[in-house]
Amino acid sequence: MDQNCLFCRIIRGEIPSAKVYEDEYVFAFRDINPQAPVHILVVPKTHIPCADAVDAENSVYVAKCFEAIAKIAEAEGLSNGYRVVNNCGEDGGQSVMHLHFHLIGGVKLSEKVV
Ligand code: DGP
Repeated sequence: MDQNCLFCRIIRGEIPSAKVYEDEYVFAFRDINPQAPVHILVVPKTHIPCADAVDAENSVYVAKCFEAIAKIAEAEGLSNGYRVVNNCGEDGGQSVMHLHFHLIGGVKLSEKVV
């Protein structure tokens, strides 16, 4: 974990968040600036800065994030689908340098990047 990282501080409880899920590997909380009725950030409980930094040592955290996403989506009633987004680096629009997945849904999503 990183002393000054915003999401590490949220995971440690130093900064309050609207937590929706937590296990040994994953912490998930509502985005402060939601882009849809459901907008949850799913983050690994270890400091991986971005997708570029995923490797054989830490990839279990990524797998656990996706296991959590399935559980959270069910709990949030997203049975008709949802979108998972990861922004990586400057060109990808990443603003918080702690790997995270945006779980977005609760409405028919229109804009598609790919
Ligand atoms: P990204 O741009 O992909 O790095 O997404 C960062 C997201 O983090 C952005 O949607 C807003 C959210 N965010 C930033 N600061 C906070 C915070 O203090 N609390 C919560 N809940 N979300 C935050």
